[in-house]
Amino acid sequence: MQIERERLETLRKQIREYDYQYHVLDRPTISDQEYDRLFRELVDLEHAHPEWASPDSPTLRVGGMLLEGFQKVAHRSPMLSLGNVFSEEEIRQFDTRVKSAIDEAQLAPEYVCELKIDGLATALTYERGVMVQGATRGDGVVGEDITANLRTIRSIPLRLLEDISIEVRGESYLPRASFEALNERRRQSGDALFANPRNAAAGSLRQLDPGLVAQRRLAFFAYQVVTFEDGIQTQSQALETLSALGFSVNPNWRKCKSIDEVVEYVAFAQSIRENLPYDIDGVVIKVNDFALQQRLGFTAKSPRFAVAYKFAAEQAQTRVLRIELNVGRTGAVTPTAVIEPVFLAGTTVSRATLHNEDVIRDKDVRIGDLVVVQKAGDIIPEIVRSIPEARTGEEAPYKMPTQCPACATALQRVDGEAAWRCPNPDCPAKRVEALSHFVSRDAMNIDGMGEAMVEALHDAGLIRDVADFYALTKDALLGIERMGEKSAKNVLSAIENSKKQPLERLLFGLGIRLVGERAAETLAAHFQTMEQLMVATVDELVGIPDIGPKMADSIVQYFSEERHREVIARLQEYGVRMDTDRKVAQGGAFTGLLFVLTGTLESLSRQAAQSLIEERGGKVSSSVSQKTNYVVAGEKAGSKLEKAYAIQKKFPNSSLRIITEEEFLALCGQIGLHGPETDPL
Ligand code: 0OW
Repeated sequence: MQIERERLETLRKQIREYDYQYHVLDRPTISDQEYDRLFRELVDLEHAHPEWASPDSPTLRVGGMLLEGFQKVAHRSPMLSLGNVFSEEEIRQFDTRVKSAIDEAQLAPEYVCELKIDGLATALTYERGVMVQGATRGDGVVGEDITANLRTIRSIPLRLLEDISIEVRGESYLPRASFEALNERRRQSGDALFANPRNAAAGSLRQLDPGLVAQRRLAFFAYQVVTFEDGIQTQSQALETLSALGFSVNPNWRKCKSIDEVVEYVAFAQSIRENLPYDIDGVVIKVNDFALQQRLGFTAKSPRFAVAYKFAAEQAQTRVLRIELNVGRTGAVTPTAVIEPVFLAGTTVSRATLHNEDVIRDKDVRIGDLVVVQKAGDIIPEIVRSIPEARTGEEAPYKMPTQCPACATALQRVDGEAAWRCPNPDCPAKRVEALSHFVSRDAMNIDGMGEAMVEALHDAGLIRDVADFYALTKDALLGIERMGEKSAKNVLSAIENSKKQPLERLLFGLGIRLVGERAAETLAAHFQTMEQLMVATVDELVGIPDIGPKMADSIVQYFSEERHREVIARLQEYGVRMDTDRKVAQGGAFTGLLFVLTGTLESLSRQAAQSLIEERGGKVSSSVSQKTNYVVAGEKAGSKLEKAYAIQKKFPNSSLRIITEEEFLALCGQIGLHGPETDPL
């Protein structure tokens, strides 16, 4: 027994070393066959002794238990976004701001420049050298626990070369070669392709099956040490330390003695960009000295000691062939330009959004026009402007139709809204969008069921409402073109799996007007079952934090309609789950406290702030009263802040406190505050 245990530890150590040499140093020292033999011996030993399982075993690289969902993780310090600069002039302005924060006597500040990897920011926590948690950035304050998925990324060490406890941040990304291979496989199986490596990486890390993630061959570059160990005083030392600990650090970083050298580096990065084996979208410029970083501090949204220089959004010229209208599930009609296919930022695009009728008029886009299209980041391409000087006089100004293209019902435009809407509740286009929403990732997440398949199933008369998904048979699916045996089986098991989704996802999937993802979570946590929610009254609903009167009416209205109750009854018969594990957060630092959020919060969304409050047992109300304990005042706070001042004046010893966003974050234990004068409590 002891011999076996020692053999197992030896194998783990050896295979971790081989992983490091192969995936971090890119210098394999044994043959694949030899590696596979050792790996198989370790797998067999672990199967024989499950009691010897350990989080740092390389066998976790190939996947583990299927996940039900992702737990939330509050970051120990916010993963802030980066301010962007787009020109040399703006880079120099950044340098000027940095210099104004240090007394002139000091030398010019040193910078470190790093390639800006176009992936997903990731936080890794190690305890005594062992990786114990990995999380997404989320909204910067609260992310998702994707530890099992990150363990399959071979360039992320499961055990450090030193047994220290540390938090490290970096970018998870999909190398271009892995991206091409993945899209080729998806082409073969008839699945929708990923638009770019970043989307593919995001889609991969959201998989509930780590085994699938392992097949995607993701990679990771470390770029930040969060818990400052004594010895680390600069970013360059941090990168060297990360390498020494066993992380893969992008080799193209450079210490720059002046902003001129930074400008040179940016030109260098631009020159190597297209030959790199991974996507970058710019350069991250950081003040090298940590003491100076601390002095510069943060705006509420991003660090003052770093900026991202973004390469220019790629643009291209092409011609507008026609303009089509897309009818969304809420009936909103959005015009889309069908353009002559053009290669833009890595993909061929044949459609570009025109947003709404006003935009078409403002940009004077005509059918047949030569136009400039741009893909800034990974949003769908948009038309920047038309090129009037290229006109021949044949171009036809676009006239927005007055009828719905799908059902010919007269379109209506709500006062003050830019969008035209189709009012017909039975509009086939709305139905298809509603069905697509139901299966989408953030709703019931039926993997492999994309818009195209939903449309085909709908047009074949196989589905009319969301309950029909659960009546689909393999024969019915095989009747859909390009549907092979394998993908039909996969789709059916994905549909079957979706029955386990919790109530909040079902509610969101039903598409009840005004009920978004967050509200669905709030409703599910409060009512616990669909049955309870269906009989809720408006008064009951408005008493729940963040459920306003309009949403309450919409919910009661929805469940009062027989056709909706009938669909829900059928969903229940098919065994779709009608309850949730979510609980209204009990206990915690804010139990019994009432918060009001007002103004624009910079470093986190309203929802994120609300989550932080509710997870600590607090409640958020939308109006200030004597019962309010805290008013969190963001930028440009308005009447609620005035009301708070008035209450404080009228009732001097009221418990109402007005706090800034930074004080709120400190209250949540999110960030230390700079200097004694802003002690929040
Ligand atoms: N994408 C990157 C990258 C990088 C952060 C942490 C301290 C200052 C900003 O390659 N090389 N370095 C940083 O440093 N951030 C990066 O990406 C950020 C993460 C979140 C938003 C940006 O993508």
